[in-house]
Amino acid sequence: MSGSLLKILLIGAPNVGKSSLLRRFITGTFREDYRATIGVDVESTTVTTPEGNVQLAIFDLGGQDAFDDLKLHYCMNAHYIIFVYDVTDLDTVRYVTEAYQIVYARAFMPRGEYLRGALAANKVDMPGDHSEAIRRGRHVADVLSLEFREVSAKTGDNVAELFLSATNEARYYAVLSQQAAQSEV
Ligand SMILES: Nc1nc2c(ncn2[C@@H]2O[C@H](COP(=O)(O)OP(=O)(O)O)[C@@H](O)[C@H]2O)c(=O)[nH]1
Ligand SMILES: [Mg+2]
Repeated sequence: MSGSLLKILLIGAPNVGKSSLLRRFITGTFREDYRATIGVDVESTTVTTPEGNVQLAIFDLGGQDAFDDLKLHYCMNAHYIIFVYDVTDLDTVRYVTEAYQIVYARAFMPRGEYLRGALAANKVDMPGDHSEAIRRGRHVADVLSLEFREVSAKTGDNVAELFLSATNEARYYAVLSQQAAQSEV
């Protein structure tokens, strides 16, 4: 799979920190000022792993609306999805469940494959008690079989781990789909 292009998506309610996580991963920086993502941002980067270099295309599905058909269109052929919520805003957990159901029902997956992804609980650096938000996030992650991670785009906590694990899982999925396609010929 060396030299392959893997497509990873970031999905979550407005303001949860999708763009900030992506910026932290790509550039190692963080900004306090809020700029809404208009439409969809794509960043590409190369990740070096023990198995070789992997090219990533990371789609940040921004916009202020609910999870709509346009965003669904970008989900096609994704190898991995990182759902993001904000531990200081419990409503953002619900967005994840709704978006997951739409993606699962409409954009994925041929041959009964299940949707591979992670749930990132972002902004764990913020003051306050986040135990209820973490409990709910873990529950959603369990139900949807998502890998759960507590992260902070601000401090960088767990951000590299989140994207590197996504890369490994995405590659694994890409290998499986390739094998499935070959065995059909
Ligand atoms: N304290 C803190 N603030 C964050 C974190 N991630 C994002 N933010 C802030 O939350 C706001 C929304 O972030 P943004 O990345 O634009 O969210 P998006 O709409 O999901 O892309 C911005 O003001 C960010 O600076 C974080 O981990 N900790
Ligand atoms: Mg954004």
